[in-house]
Order: sequence, then structure tokens, then C-alpha cells
Amino acid sequence: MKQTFWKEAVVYQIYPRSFKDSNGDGIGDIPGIVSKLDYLRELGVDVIWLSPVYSSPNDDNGYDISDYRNIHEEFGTLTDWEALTEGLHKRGMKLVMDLVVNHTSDEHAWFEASRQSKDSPFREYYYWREGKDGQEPNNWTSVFSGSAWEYDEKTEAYFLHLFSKKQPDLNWESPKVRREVYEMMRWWLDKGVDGFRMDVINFISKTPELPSVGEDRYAWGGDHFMNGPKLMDYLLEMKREVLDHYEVMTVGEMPGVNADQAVEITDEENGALNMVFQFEHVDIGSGAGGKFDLKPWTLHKLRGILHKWQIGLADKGWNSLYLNNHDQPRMVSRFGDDGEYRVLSAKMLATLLHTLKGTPYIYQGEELGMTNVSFERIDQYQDIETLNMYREATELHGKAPADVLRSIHVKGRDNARTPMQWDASANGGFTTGSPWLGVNPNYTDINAEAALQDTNSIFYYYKELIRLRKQHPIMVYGAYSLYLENDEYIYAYSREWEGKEWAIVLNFARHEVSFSCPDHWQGRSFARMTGNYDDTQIDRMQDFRLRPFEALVLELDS
Ligand code: TEU
Ligand code: CA
Repeated sequence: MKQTFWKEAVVYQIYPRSFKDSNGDGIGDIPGIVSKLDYLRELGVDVIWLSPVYSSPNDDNGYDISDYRNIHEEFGTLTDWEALTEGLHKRGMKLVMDLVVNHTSDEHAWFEASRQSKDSPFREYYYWREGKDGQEPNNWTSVFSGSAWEYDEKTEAYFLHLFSKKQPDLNWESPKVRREVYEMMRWWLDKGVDGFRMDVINFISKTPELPSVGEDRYAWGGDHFMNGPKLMDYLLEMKREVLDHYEVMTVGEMPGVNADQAVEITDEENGALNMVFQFEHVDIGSGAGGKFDLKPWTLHKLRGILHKWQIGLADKGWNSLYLNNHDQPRMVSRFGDDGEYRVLSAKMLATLLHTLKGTPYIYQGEELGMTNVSFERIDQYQDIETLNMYREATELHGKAPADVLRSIHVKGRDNARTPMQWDASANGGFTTGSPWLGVNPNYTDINAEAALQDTNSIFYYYKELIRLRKQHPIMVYGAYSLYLENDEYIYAYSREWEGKEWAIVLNFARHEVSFSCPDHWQGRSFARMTGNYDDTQIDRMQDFRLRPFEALVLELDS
């Protein structure tokens, strides 16, 4: 396998609206990010992935873009963006921008022209269809509730929107659309962007007939737009036309992708992208009714999925490693314990992310162990997915508001979007004004200033993991093998590289558990590389008791 910077890198995701407000309007912005670059350098991350900062009417917080070549006025100007890029590059960090090209905003000039008449040269940029028997062209639902079709009076036709009705899907069958996208990508690359995170990029190829699914009035049409027939052709064309001509890092966000497809897409020889974000492990804990239909998750399930991806992409392809982002609940609340064992469990999960094979992605605030939030009233929420779901569940399906709120507390996207907690001053030091979304009340305890003053903090544990990764190529390139595959509480695996072997042992339980040492490790002495307790209780590999959420990273003697 080739050695490349993006395999060795650690990525940090910034959700600009919630990172740092510089002018007191309650909204995070680019100058705010610039003011925190030394914080990021202190942590030691190599790449910043910036969620969308383009012009947008903000129906989906910037994932609805009205001008790809301009910056949202709430976030600043192109000049501010240039200062950010320069500030990152000066500190040896790279910038990955979000590329949202499955859809645009309905306020994008292309869509505005497209909706004017059936003969518009822009008509083919989107999916326009006639209704069927007085209903939508097919029965697909949108990700954000309701039909995936919106009727437009002007030309008496429907347009497709897999997300909100202000996010019409671009028609990638049109060579004009593809050309526009490639040109726009080159424009950013020429301005110094180092790569792209590609939003729902496996949704761009649809089954041409856009067929209904089953007999229900509305149904999930995913089989007809996730990993569609021409996905690979489009991605390879994008590679030929754009990516091959620059030194870039790419990661495709791909709900519904499986490991076989991911191998094809990320294959170093013939693939199209460096990595994908798969969803199998973050989709656990969902019932038949979708993500808000809460089901308990088990380590067995989580480990099974991560293991499958480790093995599936071992020799060809490359994994991305993440447990949360701006769409997911906070990882410590979801997979750890955000009460008594918050610090220990956040460190244990961090150990997992930095010692599996792949590129780790840290979501802002994760390095502080930021937690989910439980707002009491629905009007305290801002996220379109949450608000649409709440309305549909309470008004259409008659669910009790308290029950719906409970699932929002566990799974809602605003859990990740509450402002970054910088210090213990009002609003966590995020803004001097009134924040666009409430700050988590625990900011008085959980904040960056406190973390930087505490050598035992989660922050410094991340810093140590990142530093270790730079020092030990085994963490990047070492082969992975699983041990204790049926253990109820422990995820144990090894990494091997150039005659070295590391053992990683992680306790996912909030209580002590017994570790039955695998034969292959039995009796071997070791050097402790890191861990979330100060000491190890053993000096040779043997059966012993792991403490709550204990994480051990050991280099075994042979
Ligand atoms: O997310 C894609 C996606 O499928 C999400 O809708 C995700 O499954 C959902 O949030 C889970 O609840 C991307 C972006 O990351 C997300 O923020 C955008 O809203 C979405 O695309 C549309 O651009
Ligand atoms: Ca601001």
C-alpha cells in the first residue's frame, strides 16, 4: 500500500455556524475560526474539513447552496476565506471544503432559470416530471419527511428533492451539469483548496425511470438513488476532469454504501476517491421506523460492523474513522457515558478512533468530550430534519410530544450543533450576543479553557494520540486482527507492522470486566504506549480485570 499524507492525517471537522462568533451576531463565522487556529495547531490536527460556508438561504444550514463561488454573508467574505486558508497553510494544515452537488438551493440561479419555462436551457439541470393521476410522479419520501416531490405552479410540473423542498436535486445525466460542477471544483482548487468532502455523493445517479417502490402512498426510494447505475462513471469522470490534476484529498459521504462498493470506490489503482463515510455503524440503534425509532445498540453489533469494514478494506481501499459529526448525536453520549464516566469513556472511544486502520475524523468539541443536549421545548430546536419529523410525528401520526422529544434528545442533529464551549463565561465564550442555538448548560464544566489547564483532560489525550500516530507508522499502516470476537464488553485487536505488534484492549462497560487473555498474547511482556488510566495493573499479558471504560494500547515484546 502506498504511503500518503491523507492516510497519515488526522482530520478535524468545523461546523462554522457553531464554532466561534467574532462579531456578536450569535452566528459562528470565518474570522472566528481564524482566531482559533492556534488552538487547532495545539491539538495537532493536519486537515480541517469545513462544513459549507457558501451563499445559502440556510434552509439546511448551508447544505442548500445558492452560489457556489461566494461566501455566506453571515460567515464573512471571500477575503476572510483567503485569510483562513493562508492561516491554515502557514501552520502546516490543509483545508478540505464541503462539496454539495447532489442538489442546490432553490434560490440558485440555475434553479430559478430552470423553473421559468419548460424550454429553459436550464430545465435539464434538475428532475422535472409531470404528475401521475393527480399525484406526485412517484411515491418516494424525502430524507426530511413528506414527499420527495414539490409541485411548481409556474410550469405545472413537479421537481425532485431528496432532502428539503428548498434543495432540488441536480440532474447528473446532463453533461452541462457535470461540466458546471467540474469547473466550479477547479475554481476552488485553483484558489488553494486541498480537497473535498462530498455531500451524499452516492445519490447523484438515479434509476432513469424513477420508479415507485411498492404499493404504499409514500415509501423510501433509496434503492433507486443510492449507489445508482452511473455513480462510478460520474466519479471517474470527475477524477479525470478535475481531481487527477491536483494534489487533493477526497472523502465521499455515502449513506447506504456497503464495504464491497467502498472497495471499488476507494481502490488505489482504479477507484475514484480516497475514502468514503459509511453509515452502517452510526445507523445502529434505529428501529424499523428510522433513526428516531430508538433501539438499544450492543457492542456486538458495533464491533461486528467496524470489523467487517476493517477486513473489507484491508488490502485495497481505505477507511474513514468517525463516531459522530454534525448529523449525529455526540459520541460520548451515544457510545460512552456522559455522566460519571464521561472523561474515561470519551478517552476510550478516542483510542478506538485513533488505533483502528483508517483516517480519524474529529468533530468539533469531541476533543472536549462535549455531550448531547436536552432542550425542553421543540421551539428551542433549529434543525429542519428534527422540526419536520416532530411536526409529522405529532400532527400526522398522533404521537405524544414528550415521546417525540425524547427521541430528539437521543438522536437529533442539534445535539452536535450546540455552540462550541470555549470557556466558562456567558454562552461558553462562543458569542457576546445571543447564540443562534442554545449553548449546552454544561459549558461551565466542559470547555476548552478548563481542558487546556488540566493535563489529564480529554483534549490532551487526543493530542497524545495524534502525536503517537505521527511517531508510529504502525498506527497508520499496521495490519488489523480481531481477538475475543464474542466478548460482551471488550473490543480487542492488534496492529502489526514491520515485526512489531500492538495490542489494543477497550472496555465498553461502565463496570469492571474480566479480560481472558488470548493465547497468542499470553505471558508476553509489553511497553505501554498509552491508556486512559495512569497505570496498568499487570506487567505481562494474562487474565485480569479491566476497570470501567479502560483503554490500553500496548506494544508487545515478541
Ligand atoms: O447528510 C446526508 C444524509 O443522509 C443525512 O441526511 C443524514 O443521513 C441525516 O442527517 C441523518 O439524520 C448530508 C449532510 O451531512 C447533512 O447535514 C445535510 O442535511 C444533507 O446531506 C443534505 O445536504
Ligand atoms: Ca458572527
